[in-house]
Order: sequence, then C-alpha cells, then structure tokens
Amino acid sequence: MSADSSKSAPVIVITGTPGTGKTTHAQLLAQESPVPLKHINVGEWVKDKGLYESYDDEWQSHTVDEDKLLDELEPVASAGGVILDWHTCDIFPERWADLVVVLRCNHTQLWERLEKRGYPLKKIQENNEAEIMEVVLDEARSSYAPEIVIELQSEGTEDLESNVARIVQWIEAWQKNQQQ
Ligand code: DAT
Repeated sequence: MSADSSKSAPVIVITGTPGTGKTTHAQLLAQESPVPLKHINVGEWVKDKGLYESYDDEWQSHTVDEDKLLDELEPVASAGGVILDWHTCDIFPERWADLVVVLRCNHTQLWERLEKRGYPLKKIQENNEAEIMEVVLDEARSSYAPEIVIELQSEGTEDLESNVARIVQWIEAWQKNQQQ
C-alpha cells in the first residue's frame, strides 16, 4: 500500500548498516530537495526524547521502546515531508513510506568508517557481518513493496552526489504524480 496521496511532500526512509552514509545522504538531500524535507535522525530522536528502555554499555547502544517511538513519529510521518534516517526500517508502518533507500558499502570501507567512530571491535564485526549478509536490504524488501525499495552504493562523494540527484529526480516525479 502506498502512502497518503494528499501529502504535499513525501516520506523517504534512508536506511542501511551504521556507517553506510545515511546521515550524510539525508543532510544533503534535505538541502537539495525541491520540496521541504525535515531530516529525522531516528537514533538521535530516541536519545533526545528518552524513547528507550535501557542502555547497553557493552554494545554502546540503546534498546529502543518501539511503541513510544512509533507514537512520537506517527503524526510527523503521516503529515509527510520527512526523511527518516535509521539503521532499521521494518518497525515503520508500510503506509508511511513513499520511498525506501537502502545504502550499501563494501566491508573494507565500512570497517574503517566504524573504527573512526570509535565503535568497540565486536560492534564493528557485527555491523560488518550484517552488511555482508545484506540484513537491512532483506528487511526493507520484506517490509515494503519492491517498486519503492532502491539499493544504492555509498562508497565515495561521487556516489553521494549521484544518489542524491537520483532521489531529487524521484521527488520531482512524485510531485508531478500528486498533481495529476
Ligand atoms: P550512517 O548515518 O549510515 O551511520 P554517516 O552518514 O554518519 O553514516 O557516514 C559515516 C562516515 O562515512 C562519515 O564520516 C561520512 C562517511 N561517508 C558515508 N558515505 C559516504 C559517501 N558516499 N561518500 C563519502 N563519505 C561518506
């Protein structure tokens, strides 16, 4: 099922393993988009609004309170005009998303990015394995209609620029379609 046809701006989910470039893409897309898009870094939202059940020191990550998170996001996502930037997407209701972008990166580069971020070794290993096993891509494909899921490489600035240009084109086509 596609999202509400009365919205003036779409909901774009940008997902992928941590370090694949979601926030980098979302920030550039928010600047370049022909319609206003609010960038929501869902991980930051969870922290800022206390939408978690606990914090795991060993994994340095929050256990998200999914019900609270969905309640907070519902009015924002239903109104449209948002980029949801998160490393998972299968908890979002299918009706929210107009486009789901899954970013991908080769494991050598991903390892370096996560090392720079200061992640503990086992968190780097776990994320790297998840990327190799295409966990996020599988999740997106099993949660949304195939025609709204796109997989994009994110290995350098050329990829970043061409990916954002492609999403901007998609938004322009989405707008035309809404006006018909
Ligand atoms: P994420 O939000 O998926 O965790 P990020 O946007 O914070 O990832 O990016 C992690 C690091 O990698 C950051 O230093 C920017 C860099 N990076 C990611 N994608 C890139 C790309 N396509 N070109 C250049 N640098 C990129």
